[in-house]
Amino acid sequence: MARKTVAAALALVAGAAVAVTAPTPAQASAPGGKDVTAVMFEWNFASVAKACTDELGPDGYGYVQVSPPNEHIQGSTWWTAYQPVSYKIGTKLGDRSAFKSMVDTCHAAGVKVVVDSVINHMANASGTGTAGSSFTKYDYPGTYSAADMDDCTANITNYADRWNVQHCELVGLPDLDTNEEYVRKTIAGYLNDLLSLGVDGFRVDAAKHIAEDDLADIKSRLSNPGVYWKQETIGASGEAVQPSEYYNTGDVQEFHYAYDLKRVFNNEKLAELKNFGEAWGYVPSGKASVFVANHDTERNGGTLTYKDGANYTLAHVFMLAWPYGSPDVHSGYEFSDTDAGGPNNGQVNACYTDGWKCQHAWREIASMVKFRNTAAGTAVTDWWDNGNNQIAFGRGDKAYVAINHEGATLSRTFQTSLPAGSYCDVQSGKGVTVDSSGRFTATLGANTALALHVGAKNCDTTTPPDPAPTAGASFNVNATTQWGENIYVVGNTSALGNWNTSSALKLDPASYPVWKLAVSMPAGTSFEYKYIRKDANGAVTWESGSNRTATVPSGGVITLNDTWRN
Ligand code: AAO
Repeated sequence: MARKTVAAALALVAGAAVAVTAPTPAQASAPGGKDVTAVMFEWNFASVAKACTDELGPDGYGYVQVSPPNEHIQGSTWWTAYQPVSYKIGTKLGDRSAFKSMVDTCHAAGVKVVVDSVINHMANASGTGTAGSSFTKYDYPGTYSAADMDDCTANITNYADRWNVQHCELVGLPDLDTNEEYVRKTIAGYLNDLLSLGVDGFRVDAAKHIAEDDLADIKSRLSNPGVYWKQETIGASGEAVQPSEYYNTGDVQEFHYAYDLKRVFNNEKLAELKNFGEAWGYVPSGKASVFVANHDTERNGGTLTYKDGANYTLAHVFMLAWPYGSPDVHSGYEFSDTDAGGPNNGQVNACYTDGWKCQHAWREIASMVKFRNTAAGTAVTDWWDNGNNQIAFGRGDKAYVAINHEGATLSRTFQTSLPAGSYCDVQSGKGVTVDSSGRFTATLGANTALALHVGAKNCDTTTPPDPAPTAGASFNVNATTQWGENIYVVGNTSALGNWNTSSALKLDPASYPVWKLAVSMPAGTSFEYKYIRKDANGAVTWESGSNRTATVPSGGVITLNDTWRN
């Protein structure tokens, strides 16, 4: 394009030595010890900051990833954030000061900040951006003009053709000419601005549509060239551009990890996971960013989603326990319309309300972050499986996990390499005692896990883990209470007290504000229930609304995720 010709001429005249970008130091995966990222999809910055303080820091997350903070097109869909208008920080998620405040608050909580960075393209639209900038397609005053766009203004049509993939337009999005000095300088300027606000890493959107040399050059211009750099490079056989090209610049997201977890947890046998990782053809572990689901794949069917119940939850338990790659835990919101943006413009008043799923805070998931941190650097030991969907393995002498992905209970004496002593099963919150030969006996309910590590020994060590119901209901209700109050469930079956509040069942506040209780009931039981609150004197308050209803599935336990109705 015009600008490029001038630059070439200048270089010729000046005999300028074109900057030879030495490959930047190989970017290891997120530094070991705290390598789990919570991806707070569509959360506004004030809500992210609160989550860093209340959950992510205390739970041991190393990173939080936020949605694109730069000005983009307006609109209610989530994907407006992937159509940049400028590199000014200002969207419905917050302005520059809200962003900076979030970074500082997360750092104070011990959580580093990764930014979802859209630097391959600009908006396929015209109008006014989220920070008030007027723009038209190919012309973004103050940022880019048509001279900065790439040579191909047609859609990408052929992933087997490198030039097509890296110079044409991804789903019609104006492609930046990242080979051009001005574009490289401008992108680096944006990323350096974020670094100046304290940002610790970048998720590089659509990385495979940017030539690796261009990305390496841009990264070399950063005030911190060793910054955590996670590249979205969907790998597929037969395509011209492969993730392995990007190893010199940083980590790459290994999508096949997530695709295969869906296949194994939905249709195959967990026993197959014994050699999960590079032996399956994945990128080297030290370069791999992994996930169970991301914002695209939970919508396009490529991976498990929050709608997949125990398969989804247990896949996270496995991912966090398994020593491959650096995991992302996607934390999003309920949707039926795959285009719908986050509730309340990203304001999260409380988990499990307004559709916010808060996967990062689910006890089964959050408890595995410290498990992973404690086990960092140790290899898999003591693998056991039943040839089907019951597996268990240790991590050195630091941790041990068992996963029962079958409809029947698993009772067994497990052999570990753990030191003898009392441990807390961080999945159930119950005590487990390991004897001097590293053994313990436990019963795991259908579709549950058990997880021990040397950093968690302080829960009740005298009560053996209750056998979770083989069939019944797992009640989870989000309810805030005053001191001395407790939340109970009561319903129309004998197991639920036959509507007698004095026989109501008290829920467990360990995951407050989510109160939990698993109740055995025969498969096929249809039942009604309601939550009640009891104060210190036993006075009862019923939640409002009509009776809730549910049915115990033939295959096991129904998980009920409810919110108290005032
Ligand atoms: C919106 C509208 C479009 C409109 C556009 C411009 O939806 O209709 O044309 O605006 O006006 C997001 C949304 C898009 C949205 C866009 C902009 O998803 O719908 O477009 O914002 O608002 C490729 C890229 C990959 C990209 C993915 C969506 O390589 O980087 O497409 N993901 C990122 C973000 C994504 C975002 C963008 C990029 C754009 O995560 O949220 O889009 O910033 C194959 C290729 C992949 C290719 C996929 C999908 O993958 O290998 O490279 O991803 O196809 O086209 C199997 C196959 C594998 C296949 C995969 C698909 O695994 O083996 O080959 O399935 O999942």
